[in-house]
Amino acid sequence: MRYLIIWLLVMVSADVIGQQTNTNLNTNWEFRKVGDENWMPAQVPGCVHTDLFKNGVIEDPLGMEGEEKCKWIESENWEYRTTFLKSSLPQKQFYTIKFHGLDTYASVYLNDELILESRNMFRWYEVNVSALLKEENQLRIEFESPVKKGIDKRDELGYDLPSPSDAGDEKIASFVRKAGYQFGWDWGPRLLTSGIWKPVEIISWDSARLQGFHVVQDTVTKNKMVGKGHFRIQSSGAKNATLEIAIPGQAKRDTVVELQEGMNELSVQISIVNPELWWPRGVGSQRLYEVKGSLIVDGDKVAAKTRKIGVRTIELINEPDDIGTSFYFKVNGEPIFMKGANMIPQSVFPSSVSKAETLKLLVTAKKSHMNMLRVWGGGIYHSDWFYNACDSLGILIWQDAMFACSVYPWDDAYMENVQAEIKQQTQRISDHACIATWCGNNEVDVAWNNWGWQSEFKYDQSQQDSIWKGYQKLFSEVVPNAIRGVNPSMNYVSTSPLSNWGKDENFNHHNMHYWGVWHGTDNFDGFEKNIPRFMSEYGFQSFPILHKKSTEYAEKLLESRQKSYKGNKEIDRHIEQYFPKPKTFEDYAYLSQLTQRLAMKTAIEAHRLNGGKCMGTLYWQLNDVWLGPTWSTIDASGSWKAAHYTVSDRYQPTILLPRSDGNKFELFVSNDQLESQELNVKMRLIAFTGEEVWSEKASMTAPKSSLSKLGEWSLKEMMKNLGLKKMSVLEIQVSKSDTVLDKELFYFEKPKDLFLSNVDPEVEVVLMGDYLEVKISSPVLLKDVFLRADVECTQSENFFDVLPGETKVVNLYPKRLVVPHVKLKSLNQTYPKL
Ligand code: BMA
Repeated sequence: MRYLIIWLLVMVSADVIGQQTNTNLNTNWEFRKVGDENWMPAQVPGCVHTDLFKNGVIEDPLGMEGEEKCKWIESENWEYRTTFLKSSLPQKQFYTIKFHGLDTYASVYLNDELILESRNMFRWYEVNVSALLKEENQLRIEFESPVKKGIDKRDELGYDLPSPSDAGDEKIASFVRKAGYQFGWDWGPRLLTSGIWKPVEIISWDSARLQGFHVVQDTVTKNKMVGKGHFRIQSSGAKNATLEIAIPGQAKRDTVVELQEGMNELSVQISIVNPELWWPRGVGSQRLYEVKGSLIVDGDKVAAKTRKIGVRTIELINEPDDIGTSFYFKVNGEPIFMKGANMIPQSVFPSSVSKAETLKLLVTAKKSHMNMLRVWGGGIYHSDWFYNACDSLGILIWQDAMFACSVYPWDDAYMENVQAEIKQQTQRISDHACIATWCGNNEVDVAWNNWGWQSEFKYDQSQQDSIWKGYQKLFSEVVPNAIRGVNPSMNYVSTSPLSNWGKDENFNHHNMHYWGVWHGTDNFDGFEKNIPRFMSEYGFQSFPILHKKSTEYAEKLLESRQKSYKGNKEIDRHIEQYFPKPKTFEDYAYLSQLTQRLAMKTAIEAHRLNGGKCMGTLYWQLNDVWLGPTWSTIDASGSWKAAHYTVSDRYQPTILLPRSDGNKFELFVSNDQLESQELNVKMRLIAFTGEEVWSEKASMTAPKSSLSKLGEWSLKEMMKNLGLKKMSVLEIQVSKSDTVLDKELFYFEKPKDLFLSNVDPEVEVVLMGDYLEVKISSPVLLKDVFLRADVECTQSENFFDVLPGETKVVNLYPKRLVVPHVKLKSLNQTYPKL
């Protein structure tokens, strides 16, 4: 026993000697406004707004008028401090503090000595503090107002740079390397915060430490993936070390290297024999391999880092073809049609987004059959857990660098700052299987060339030249070189869109943001007439689900939150085209959602009907930062708007695409899968009173990745043969063996011309243990039924139609064990009561 204890002690101390240890410094923080006397408790990671709210200094920034009441915060300077004992850290030779994210102009003092001045929210910073540590240490960080610093930078240049979304009095957003949307955007508030938005840690180490490790795949064949493991190692002096690569199921590989004093960037070969490929969801599984890179010095394993990689190739095919210029993604050699959305940050205060909240949204995206999300350039680079989840869920990421709708500075210091940011972010995220491409910016190119900034800002020729030269340097040199310096085969496009929606010919080239609907004056058929090669943005606004708050409160709140320069004009104009005039705010909010749904359905169906020419559809926007009228399909409370049910339906792998131009009816089937499908189709024409008027059955083969036309019918002939004055509703179902793949109800008229009867449906609510069954039936067709419970619930379906004679069963799963009161609304109720 004595021997055993001695042996154990030796083991422990041997382990501790060389090892690098990370200790978090996220506790005991306090903060105050610079100049104030009292310190208040603070949370790290966090930010000034959430800390002020927790301390009762301000009301909820997202409450009524919160944005206005919080405005003063952005002009103040703030300071944070904490203390720690050296004896609480492992006894080592060296200590390095790592700040994972400081927002944004931070001066960091350790024991009153300035150790760091940071100026970029998107970078991490490290400082070797070994010589400064005492037994009792104080770490203090001063944050200067981003507005004041932005003004200083602007004054240095001597003129304004456009930042149209900046809702401040001085438009300085583009001078500050900080998330663009926090300055204000057309779907969210201006809440310009400061603070320690990511963790702080201290790394204790002896002779060498592993700062980072990532993987690059060079070649992938059926038999082998060959790539490199890149190590970043800081060493206290020249010495030999061993770099070990371990991948379960593969032979271990050790490489002896010579370290120099300082930072060493070293690569070793890695390979995976007979790899199982990673695929995006819907077309294959998501096999991930753990690659562990270890640093061994003097026989001690100093540190190890693990990366999970998926073996796959992703090519972006953007080249001249018969139509114009293609734009599509090939994964493992297979062209894949991309279905997804643009994602904005999940909160105005990104430090407060939990892993669970991110996972919830991504799982929803997966369940909605999305295989790609675009991380939009006016937001943030997401946390590691976001990219990990996308790898496992099979969701590809289009990653914008954080630049949107502005012109950016071009001085050397700015370029260096961006270069460091992009290098760090590429090292952090680019070996994730999910990363399909990087993109330099959102809409900067189209803005500069089409939005009239030259005359609006009265730029002279030399200023215009400087701006455009700066643009080209940033997005054709600095950003792509930083990305490809880390990952040489990474896909990159300089901007999105590469083609602007102004001219018809432009739809034959590259990718497109089509905003003729909403920002232009096009009607929804604009989506059918304007088919791009790849649609990376389009959308339509709606109001959120009205939950518990009173309707008057909701109306006042939501009306004050319309941030689009168009106001509600487009919502009104399109509601009018399709629906009866809303009489109450509640009806208006509901109809805005049905209208948005129609926009999304029209667009997605048009894109899938033109699959081949068009190879992707990413609508604007998946999520929200607050409850307000926006383009989102999931509102800030996480509720699905009507549009989201339809997006989720229209993104299914095999769908029916019924069309009618008033004279004929055509039926298409789109099959996104990489295998052909043997399908059975059933059609029934049903009168609004319930009787079946006509039916037909057919079988077909839908080849892999195809659009097939099943048939065409003349409406005139059909009505003549059946003795009908009007076509009613067609129920169409496609199945494979016994599984129904898609079921559609097709109407031949606009909803407002259906003249639905305003009758009360029969609703029965049955408690089934921990969930409720809601049974709905009606003697006449019920359209667009919206169920709303008075407690938070998830539900199996919403915004559905009930055919006469049918009983619709919807399950409600309340968050708390109570029996909720269920309210029902339908389009029928917006018609006059008979
Ligand atoms: C797109 C986006 C955002 C904006 C949206 C709606 O072009 O890039 O800038 O929120 O339009 O206007």
